[in-house]
Amino acid sequence: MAIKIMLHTNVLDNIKKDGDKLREDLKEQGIILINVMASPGGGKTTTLVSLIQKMKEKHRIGVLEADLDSDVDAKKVSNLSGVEAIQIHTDTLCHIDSDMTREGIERFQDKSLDVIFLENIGNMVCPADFDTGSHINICILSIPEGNSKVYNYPRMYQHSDFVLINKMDAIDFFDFNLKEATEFIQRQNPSVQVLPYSAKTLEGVEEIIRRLEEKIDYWRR
Ligand SMILES: Nc1nc2c(ncn2[C@@H]2O[C@H](COP(=O)(O)OP(=O)(O)OP(=O)(O)O)[C@@H](O)[C@H]2O)c(=O)[nH]1
Ligand SMILES: [Mg+2]
Ligand SMILES: [Zn+2]
Repeated sequence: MAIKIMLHTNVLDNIKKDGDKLREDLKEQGIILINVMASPGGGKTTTLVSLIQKMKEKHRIGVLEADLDSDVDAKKVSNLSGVEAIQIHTDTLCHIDSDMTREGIERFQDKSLDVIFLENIGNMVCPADFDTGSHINICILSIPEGNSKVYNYPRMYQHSDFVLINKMDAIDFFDFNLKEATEFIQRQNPSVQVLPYSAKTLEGVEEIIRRLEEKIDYWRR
């Protein structure tokens, strides 16, 4: 089921950067929040569907779908993965902050969720600087975007626990030097995990889930 909410407040005036408070509150409620960032079309929605289909046996999952104006992704995720999805309608705003995340989370009908994925706005710039209250940050970079893209968004890699290199099924058709990209990202952030995969063929998805569950367990301690 997809539920749409509208944020009527002027979010630009309400940005409080209270991510730490939300992180703490969610941890107390037993909820781990996972923020997923990428360029438009990088594969956020497709990745969420493939992860959730495999993870939902073990976790009670919900999805927040941030979208400028449409609910297509919220509907797609809930239809394909079978979990509850809440749309956060951002209108002109190109990122999500923790006030918006908190408001979205309050709308879930299922109050027993233990993992919530947030699909952030398709944007590699300001989502890196706006704390959503998430415990785990994922950045997706896709093969067709090209190898040189890694040099444009260093802050995104600095703020991520995982950089997922998506659309590996298409690597033969694009100039993407995986070794060079991985080394550059790891220089920006030595503790980041860089994992290649394909959300379409599902190659590499099990390994992502294994590493993600290690991080979820870490936050639950
Ligand atoms: N070949 C291939 N295509 C993929 C893969 N993952 C996603 N796609 C395609 O890439 C396009 C964009 O994927 P989405 O999952 O909608 O990307 P998104 O990041 O959610 O896009 P926005 O929400 O619009 O920013 C779709 O046509 C997907 O089918 C992949 O691993 N391989
Ligand atoms: Mg999407
Ligand atoms: Zn923004």
